[in-house]
Amino acid sequence: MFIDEVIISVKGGDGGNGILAFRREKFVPKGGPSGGDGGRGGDVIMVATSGYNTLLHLRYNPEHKAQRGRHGEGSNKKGHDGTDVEIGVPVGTVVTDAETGGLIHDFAVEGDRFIVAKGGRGGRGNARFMSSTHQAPTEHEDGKPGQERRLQLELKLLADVGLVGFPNAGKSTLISRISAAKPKIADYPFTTLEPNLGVVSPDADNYRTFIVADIPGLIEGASEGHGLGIQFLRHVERTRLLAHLVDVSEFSTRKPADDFKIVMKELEKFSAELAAKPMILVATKIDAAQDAKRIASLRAVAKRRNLPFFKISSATGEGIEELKQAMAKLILPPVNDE
Ligand SMILES: Nc1nc2c(ncn2[C@@H]2O[C@H](COP(=O)(O)OP(=O)(O)OP(=O)(O)O)[C@@H](O)[C@H]2O)c(=O)[nH]1
Ligand SMILES: [Mg+2]
Repeated sequence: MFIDEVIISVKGGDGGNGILAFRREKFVPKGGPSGGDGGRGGDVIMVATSGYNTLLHLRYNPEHKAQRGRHGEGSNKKGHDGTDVEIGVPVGTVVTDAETGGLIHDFAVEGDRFIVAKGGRGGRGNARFMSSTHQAPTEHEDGKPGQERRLQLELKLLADVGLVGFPNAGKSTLISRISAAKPKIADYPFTTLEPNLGVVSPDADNYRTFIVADIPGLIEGASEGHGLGIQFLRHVERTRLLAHLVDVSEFSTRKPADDFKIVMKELEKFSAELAAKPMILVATKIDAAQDAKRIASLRAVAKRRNLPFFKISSATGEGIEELKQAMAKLILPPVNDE
């Protein structure tokens, strides 16, 4: 299962207390005030790192506290500051306040650091309250508590290509064919409940790769909450290419051009930007398409919309290699063969 959402709680360390003390020196009857300040509490810091691809490590470890500051000591000794705590998150993680929903930080680049819970300030010791008219102060402060909050972390899958289409269009079968992903495949709609990611190597040397995301199918009314697919569309928001799969076989009783239109409408309702992404149109299950008109009708849609058109069969393998190469060509830098 690909986990992409998690709630954690974080707490900065409390500040140490400032203390009350007076110097006691052998031959000085009345020593001055000497209570030291408390140290500041540690911060909880989040860092984007390529060492993680998911938020799974946080699901099992949802509480993070930084160390508290030590209390001040006599002889004007300041307490030690608390140690910071670092939480590694994958690049692409978006952090919001779980209570208010407000955006806290979007970790867009590797190495990005952000304090998600500040440590509390240390309290001042009584030595700090001395003045010419106030020679023996007894005031001293407690440290401030560290910031405490619940965070919602959300990771958008950083896939290059997103597969979209009706339920049962053959999306999962395709990803299992072009990558090592082993998603569940079945001849009923809504087989896919969670997005699947697959790494595709278009070349024999496996040097260049790209990531394809398979999401649950979309149906009419998806943008109003029907079906499952819409909540996963945000996973393909950051892809560079959409492959729109349409079943042209006789297994489907709908018209291919209608399927295309319905899915496009839902994409547009979800986000105009998403619908305007580069797209290739893919006719699937051609091994089971006796009626050539079904393929032709979809090809006509592609022509009208000026979309690259492919026809494939994940069953026989026909057209798969061409499709893979076309995806690579559209999203990867060209191979430099000297
Ligand atoms: N004959 C034939 N059947 C196919 C082909 N590709 C997929 N199928 C079948 O179509 C059915 C649906 O395939 P899936 O890959 O699960 O479809 P999906 O688009 O992922 O469906 P959802 O996850 O429900 O959205 C399965 O029974 C597959 O075996 C193909 O190229 N030819
Ligand atoms: Mg599927």
